[in-house]
Amino acid sequence: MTFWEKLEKTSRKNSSLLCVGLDPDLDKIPERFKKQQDPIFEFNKYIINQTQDFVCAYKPNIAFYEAYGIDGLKSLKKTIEYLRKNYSEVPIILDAKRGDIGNTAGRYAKALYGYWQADAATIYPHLGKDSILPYLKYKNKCTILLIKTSNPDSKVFQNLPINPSMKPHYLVMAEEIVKWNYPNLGFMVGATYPEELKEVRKLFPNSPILMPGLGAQSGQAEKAIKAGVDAKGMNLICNSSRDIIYSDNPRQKVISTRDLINRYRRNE
Ligand code: OMP
Repeated sequence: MTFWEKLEKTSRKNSSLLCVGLDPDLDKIPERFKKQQDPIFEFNKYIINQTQDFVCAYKPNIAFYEAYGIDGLKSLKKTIEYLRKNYSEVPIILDAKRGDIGNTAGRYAKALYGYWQADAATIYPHLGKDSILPYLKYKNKCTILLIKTSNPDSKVFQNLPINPSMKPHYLVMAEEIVKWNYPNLGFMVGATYPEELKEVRKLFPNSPILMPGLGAQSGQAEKAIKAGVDAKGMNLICNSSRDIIYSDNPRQKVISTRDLINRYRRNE
């Protein structure tokens, strides 16, 4: 199945646009997992089992595994294999935030889509067209380009007006990407910037948009969801990590977050 088929199927089945971020931190996970042989994997397994029937995707961020060296990467591999074996139709977005010259990008693409078996991955487009092409050879996979990040300081460079139009940098970049007319792309805009998200949705009316920033980063849910969904109220992947995985009751939290998103996505 392609990324798009998985996303649509899971999204409809679970009536959900909510993606749970699998970003485990040993300082934050409950004590009972720390006694086990692979605490990160056991914690992820618990979160997955508590949430799998209310999500549209999972997004492990590789930094949270690399931080523990080889052992952390082994926990990530086990987590991906667990998802593949038990919930094979739920898409896995590997948040790796790569970006390098074409020759090196080819190696990153092989790692992300080959070794790690991700359905989608996050990539910075700032190096230009030739740095993106190697990812597009993997036709079943969605390469998600980071257009406008969620952090407060993202405006410093990403909203800088660019000559001659004096439009903000992120928008000039997005308009250039429209001209590439590449298939298999998705886009990322933070929930903390609904106005920017509206602009990006206009440029890419039918593409998946990953929208992190709900929950712990206090993204503006109503405005962001209304700005980000496509004409059918689909194709928006709303990520929340800490707010769900460290909640006292992740199942209850995933249900209430999914329901909140659904309230706003349907233009009621
Ligand atoms: P929480 O803030 O805990 O919900 O986590 C957000 C997740 O989304 C982390 O894995 C971030 O690295 C990621 N993210 C952002 O928060 N902001 C961005 O602009 C881009 C991403 C991302 O690409 O997913």
